[in-house]
Amino acid sequence: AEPEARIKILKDDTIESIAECINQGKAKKIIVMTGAGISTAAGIKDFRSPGTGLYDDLGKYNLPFPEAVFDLAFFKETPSPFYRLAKELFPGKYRPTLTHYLLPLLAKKGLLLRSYTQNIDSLEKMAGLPEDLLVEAHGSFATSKCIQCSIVSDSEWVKEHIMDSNIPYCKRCDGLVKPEITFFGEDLPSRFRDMAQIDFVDCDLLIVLGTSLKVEPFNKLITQVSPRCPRLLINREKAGQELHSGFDFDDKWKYTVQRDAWFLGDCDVGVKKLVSLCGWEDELQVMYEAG
Ligand code: CNA
Repeated sequence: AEPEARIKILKDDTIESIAECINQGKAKKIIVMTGAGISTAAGIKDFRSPGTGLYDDLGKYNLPFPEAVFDLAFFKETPSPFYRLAKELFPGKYRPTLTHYLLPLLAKKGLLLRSYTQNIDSLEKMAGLPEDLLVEAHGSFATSKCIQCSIVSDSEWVKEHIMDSNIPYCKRCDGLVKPEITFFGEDLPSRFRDMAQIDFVDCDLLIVLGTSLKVEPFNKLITQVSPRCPRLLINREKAGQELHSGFDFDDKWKYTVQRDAWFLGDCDVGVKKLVSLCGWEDELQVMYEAG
């Protein structure tokens, strides 16, 4: 049978096409999904970049396998690697990157529906993104709970312990007090499930920044937008192509819908390109420098 005519949502697979979409007023409910790659320029290591990622660097932590640092069973037996890593990642040491300021910029323009992050570094908030526009899908250091009795601990007290390289034990039951960062096998925060269900059907442009899209269920979100919603990936490498309705780098759907665009390179470079095509480059730079 003859293939159906192709439905072209985008002119082509470039950032220019995405900018055109924004400039024509077709993207007013933008969702931005982010990962560790937006924070590497701030000096925070990502997980999987070969040679520079935390997973290659964890030798000094004596782990049986890299992911063990976020494994609840391992943590209960051997908590110190996680607290060492927590000390390294604890918010306060690092500044947001240019890419982080894209979020409050889109918010200011009234174009940001929500930003979903896998990061635990709180740099989105530090860049001035209003909290109601942010979903921290893997939690944050803002709150901590005892893993045994679930009582909430004072976050300043927890921070002091972590920064002094001491393990915080629950004052009530002596259990380990853990910042509410989502470990493997743990449920994501309820805010993630509640918001994603509503937001993704509404989204009219999806921008994915600095993530390998390897972690479930976060990676699946890229498939939750409507089949005609344009999607842009800015990342050093291709990602998310193996997901069902993932990014269409190979033009598999040649005869159906064309709606994916990508920029393979640094987030800050791609974001700069996008905002300059929208005429916002100076505004972003001012926000970045003032931050
Ligand atoms: P990942 O699996 O390490 O992937 C990072 C991706 O970003 C890779 O594809 C890299 O090629 C790419 N990348 C790295 N630097 C840049 C850059 N400057 N510009 C463009 N692309 C770049 O990390 P994910 O976020 O995909 O994995 C999810 C984990 C990582 C989450 O659970 C996070 O909690 C966790 N994590 C967070 C932080 C943080 O909060 N900053 C740091 C390290 C890990």
